[in-house]
Amino acid sequence: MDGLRQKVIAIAEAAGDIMLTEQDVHVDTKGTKENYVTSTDLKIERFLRKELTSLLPGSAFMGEEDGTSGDSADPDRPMWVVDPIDGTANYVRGIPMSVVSIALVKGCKPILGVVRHPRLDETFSAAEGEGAFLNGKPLHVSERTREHCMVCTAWSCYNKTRAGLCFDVSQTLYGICEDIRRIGTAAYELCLLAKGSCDLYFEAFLAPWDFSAAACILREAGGCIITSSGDLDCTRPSIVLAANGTGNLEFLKNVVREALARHPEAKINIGF
Ligand code: LIP
Repeated sequence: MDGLRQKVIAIAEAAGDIMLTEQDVHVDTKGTKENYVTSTDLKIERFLRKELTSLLPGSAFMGEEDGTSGDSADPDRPMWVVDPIDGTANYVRGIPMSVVSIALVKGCKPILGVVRHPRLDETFSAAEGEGAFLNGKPLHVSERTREHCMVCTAWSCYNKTRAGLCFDVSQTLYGICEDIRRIGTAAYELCLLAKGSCDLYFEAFLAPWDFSAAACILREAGGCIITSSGDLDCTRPSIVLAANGTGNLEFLKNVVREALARHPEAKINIGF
């Protein structure tokens, strides 16, 4: 897989160059006023669809903007799961925190992941069983205990009926852990867990393209990540919990379970 990982890194870096250099960007919204899509998102996704499906003939492709192509229903068929710009709201506002996220998923699990931050010239990558890297250097999660954790999270800006749950979880964690960061790109925040900079992650609802690549990177860096079933499914939207280890994941699961019991309006079912 190392050969494939290097080729995907090159494609991700080319996609990042488009993000950096695109001019006359057209901005639109989809669904809610907070959920942006730009002409750059569309251009990058079409570039990635062409390059990645050519790299792996017969692979399926799931993208945030143009949907799914190929036989995505076959769990044994490799599927690219792509977010052309994760952190689009940041991109639209000129906040330098947006990344390209590319995952290869097979049997609902990520077997390869690349996250490219072009403004910081950072490329996070991993392949199943082969470790996680930042610009070629090995990554490993932190060993911080819960009282010293830095938490990355969000407050469900695309569906604010879940905000009460999110603020409840944040308030509980804020009282126990060191602090909270809301960066606005799930893929990059999960990579910060893999890097050992941050230690816990919670989001009430993410699409597969937001988290699948970083899930591979985080698991290969020794971290853990689950979706609503309590396992990891990279084929459907879900609540996402992640931690620098199993002990802190169990702590986070308990916090989320108790908050969900207080917020039935969030309408989130879990299996953990
Ligand atoms: C974003 C995520 C972010 C989340 C936003 C949005 P997008 O992805 O990365 O963490 O809080 O609601 O889903 O829409 O910028 O690709």
